[in-house]
Amino acid sequence: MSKADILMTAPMMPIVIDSLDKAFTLHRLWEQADKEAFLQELGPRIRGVATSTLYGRLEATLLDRLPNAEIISSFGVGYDNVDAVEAAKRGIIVTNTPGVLDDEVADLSIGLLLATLRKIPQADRYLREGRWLQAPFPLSPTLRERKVGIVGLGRIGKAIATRLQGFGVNIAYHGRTQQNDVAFTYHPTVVGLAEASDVLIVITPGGASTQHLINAEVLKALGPTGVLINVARGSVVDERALIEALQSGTILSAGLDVYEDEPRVPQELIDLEHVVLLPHIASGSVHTRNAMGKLVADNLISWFDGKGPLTPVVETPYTGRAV
Ligand code: NAP
Ligand code: 8YV
Repeated sequence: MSKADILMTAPMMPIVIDSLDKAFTLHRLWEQADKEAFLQELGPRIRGVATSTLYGRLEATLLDRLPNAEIISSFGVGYDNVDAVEAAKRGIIVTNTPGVLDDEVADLSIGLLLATLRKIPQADRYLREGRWLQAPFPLSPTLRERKVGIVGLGRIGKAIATRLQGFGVNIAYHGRTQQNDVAFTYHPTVVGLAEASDVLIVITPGGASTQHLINAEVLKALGPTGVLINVARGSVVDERALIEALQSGTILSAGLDVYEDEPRVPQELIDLEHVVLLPHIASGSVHTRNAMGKLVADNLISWFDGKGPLTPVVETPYTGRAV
C-alpha cells in the first residue's frame, strides 16, 4: 500500500521529521522554491499536515490548496495557530499535544513567580556587575502570605495549584465554569479574582474568547502590591495596559513568558528593571519538547493506521470515522 502524503509547513524537531519520514511520504513546504507550483501539483495528494504554534497561523487559504486533507497535527497544547472551526467545517480533524507538558510548564510557572517576587535575575545581574562588593542586594517582595489567583484552572492550572499548595499560600481561580471537584474558591469574574488576589497566574488558551481578558480594569483590581504572571498567550493580556500599569505603579510587577507579537517584545517592557521576561520557554526542555514532538507524529500514525486521532481538539471530535 502506498504511503500517505504529509505536508510539513516549517521545520520541526528531528523526532517529528524522522518519524514522519519513516511512516509517510513527507513533503517539506519550506524547502520548495516555488510553493505555489508545489501546492498546485501536489496539494490534492496531501492527506495530513504537521504544523506548530511556533510558525504562525495555518491560514484557510492553505487549506483551500489541500482539498483532500484529513488531519492537521499541531505541535503545542494551545492551537490558536489553527482555525479549528474552519477545519471542522471541512471535515478535517485537528490534534494538539495536551498533557505531556503539564508538569514542565507548571514547574516553569512557579520558577517565574519566584524569580519575579524575589528578583532572582536582578540579583544575578547585581553580583555579576560587582555591585555586591559595594552593598548587599536590596530586600525583595515575598510569596509569603500572598493570595494566588489562577486564571484558567485546566490541566496546567491544576498542576500549578498542586505545586502552590506546597508553598502554603491561599489559592483561588477563575474560569467560565465552576468546578465542583476542586477545593479552591471560585470567582465568576476575573475582576473579582483579581480583587481577591495578590498574584494572578494566567494559563488559559489564547484566541478570541480570551483576547485581552486581562485588561486595565483587572490590573487596577489586582492593585499596587499585585504581581501578574502570564504563561498563557500574549493575546490574553492587553500589553499596552500592562505597560501602563507597570510604569505607573498600578501593579507591582510582572513575570512574562508570552507576548502579543512574538518574538518582538516592546522596548517599554525591556526597559522595566522590575519585570522578568522569558522568551516563551515554559515547555522548552529537551525532554518535554521531545514528548510533544512524539505526540505530533503519533497522532498522524494512529490516524493513518485507521485507529483514529489520539488527541483531537474539542472543535473536531472523533466520531469513529477513520481512514
Ligand atoms: P486546558 O486544560 O484546556 O485548560 C484551559 C483552562 O482555561 C480551563 O480551565 C478553562 O476553563 C479556562 N478557560 C478557557 N477559556 C476561558 C475563558 N474565555 N475565560 C476564562 N477561562 C477560560 O488547557 P491547558 O492544557 O491547561 O493549557 C492552557 C493553555 O496554556 C494553552 O492553551 C496554551 O495557550 C498555554 N500554554 C502556554 C505554554 C507556554 O509555553 N507558555 C505552554 C503550554 C500551554 P473553562 O472552560 O471553565 O473556562
Ligand atoms: C510551546 C506552547 O512553546 O504548548 C503550547 O501551547 O505554547 C508551548 O508548549 C509551543 O507550542 C512551541 O511551539
